[in-house]
Amino acid sequence: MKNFFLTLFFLLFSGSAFSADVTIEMLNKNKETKKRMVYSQELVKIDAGKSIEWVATDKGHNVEMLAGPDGYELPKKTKLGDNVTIKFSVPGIYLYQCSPHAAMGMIGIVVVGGDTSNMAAIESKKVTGSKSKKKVKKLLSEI
Ligand SMILES: [Cu+2]
Repeated sequence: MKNFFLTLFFLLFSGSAFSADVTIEMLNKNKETKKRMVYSQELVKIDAGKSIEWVATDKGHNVEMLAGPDGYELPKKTKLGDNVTIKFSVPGIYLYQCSPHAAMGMIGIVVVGGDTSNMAAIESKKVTGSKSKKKVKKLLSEI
C-alpha cells in the first residue's frame, strides 16, 4: 500500500515544474561504460518545448553551451556542481561541454525537434582537444 501511494505521488508530480523531461547526470565515472568524466547521456533527442535537467551527481562539473541553432543566445555557463534545467524551444542541434573536462571529452549534444539543419555549423565548431573533437563527430554520425 505504501508503494501505491509513492507511485501515485510520482505520477501526480512528475509533470510539474520541478521535473524535467530528460535527466542527464554529470559523472566522474559512468558505472556502465567505465568511462571517466562524462555526461550519463551524450546524445539526447527531444521535442521542441521540452526541458533537460543536468544533475550534479558528482561535483566539479558544469554545463557550458557552445553552439545552437541560428539566433540562439548562449546562456552563461553554469557554476561547478550546480544542477541546471534548460528548456529547448527552438529546433536544431545544440552542443555543450563541461568547462574543466572539455579536453577529456566531456561533451554532449542535444537534438531538438529532429531538426539537423545546423549540422554543418556544429561540425565546424571548434572544441577543446582531440577527444572532444572525435566525440562530436561520432555523436553527429549517430543522429
Ligand atoms: Cu566535468
